[in-house]
Amino acid sequence: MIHSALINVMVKAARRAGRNLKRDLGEIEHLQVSLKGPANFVSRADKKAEEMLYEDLSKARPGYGFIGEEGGKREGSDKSHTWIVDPLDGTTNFLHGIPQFAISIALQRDDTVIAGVIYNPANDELYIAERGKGAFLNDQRLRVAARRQLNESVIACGLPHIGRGDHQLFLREIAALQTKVAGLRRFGAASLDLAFVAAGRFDAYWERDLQAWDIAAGLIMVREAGGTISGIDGKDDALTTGHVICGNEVIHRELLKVLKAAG
Ligand code: 2AM
Ligand code: CA
Ligand code: CA
Ligand code: CA
Repeated sequence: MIHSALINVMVKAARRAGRNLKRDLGEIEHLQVSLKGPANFVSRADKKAEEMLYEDLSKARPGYGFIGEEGGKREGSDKSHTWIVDPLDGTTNFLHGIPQFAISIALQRDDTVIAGVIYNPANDELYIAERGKGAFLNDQRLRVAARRQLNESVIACGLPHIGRGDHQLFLREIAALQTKVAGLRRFGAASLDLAFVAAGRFDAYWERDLQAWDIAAGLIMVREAGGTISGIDGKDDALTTGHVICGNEVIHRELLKVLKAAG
């Protein structure tokens, strides 16, 4: 499968940083783990991966801006293009040796995400999407699941983190959903939850209080796989609000209805 030069740049960067992550998986004693807040871990692996990604991406596209979880925002001379990068999404899984984590790279032009790459080095699953060109998992074209009933659907979610978000609201939502769906899952890496929706593995996914680097690459993945993704208000504001819900058009609508009623 032949991808654009842009996608090749993103894939190469993801694979290089991914090799390091794979080597370091679960090696907490060597990784200088520290806390950014309650239950909010960061390690040398996160920081090293971000530096490698910054190096590769800014070398290939000099002048583009760069926003990364660990290094913040670095302005470029080209004000219309910005990389949005999570060097290690699913740090908690990673530090526990759980192979559900990923590198997430998106390119935004003005306010639109035009390309996304999500790479899990633990199982070598590589997700690619480019605006208007579809979404792929290891060269296989992706399509969101076609199920139209919540009671046939497996729905992924994120839990509110300690010290943030509305825990009572989450409990009401789960209480409302548990008798209506085929399964609920909480895997803990937002970029992969979105990629799994794109791949038709999850029928839908919702989570609140995320950051742009958790969502940006997954957003284009879901859209290019034919899915619907929005903020939890139903508007096209997931990237700016950090609240996200997605699925095929029907399940997206049905899930949104249940969440609204629970709120
Ligand atoms: P991270 O591993 O890059 O931090 C899981 O629900 C998602 O939330 C993950 O994508 C994870 O990304 C992020 N996350 C984990 N702990 C968090 C915290 N304490 N605050 C905000 N986001 C967090
Ligand atoms: Ca983090
Ligand atoms: Ca993240
Ligand atoms: Ca991260």
